[in-house]
Amino acid sequence: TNMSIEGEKQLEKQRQKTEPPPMYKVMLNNDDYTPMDFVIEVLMKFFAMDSDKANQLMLTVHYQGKAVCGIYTAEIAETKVMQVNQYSRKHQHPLMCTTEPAQ
Ligand code: TYC
Repeated sequence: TNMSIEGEKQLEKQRQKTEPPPMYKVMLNNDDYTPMDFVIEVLMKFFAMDSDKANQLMLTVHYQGKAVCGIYTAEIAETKVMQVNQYSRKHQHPLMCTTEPAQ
């Protein structure tokens, strides 16, 4: 109902004054096909990493299976996932980016 929506808005306003928002990890997953150079390019382009940091994180994913690229609020985390997955599909690579709750 309208009243319960207003109630939720009030609660969210109160939360913003007192508590930090929920945070989400943006994860990169390994696969057997995406070229290493493309993964490095993605990390530099969408996560503002320098080439050393991007290389390091790419190798962590390659050897461990996944790694955290960054921790963001819900809206920013969702946007990163969309951008990385769209960009990877556009270049016909299976690279997968996902989110999970940070806590
Ligand atoms: N495993 C890929 C290869 O050997 C490289 C790779 C690294 C792919 C990280 C995805 O998120 C990834 N070409």
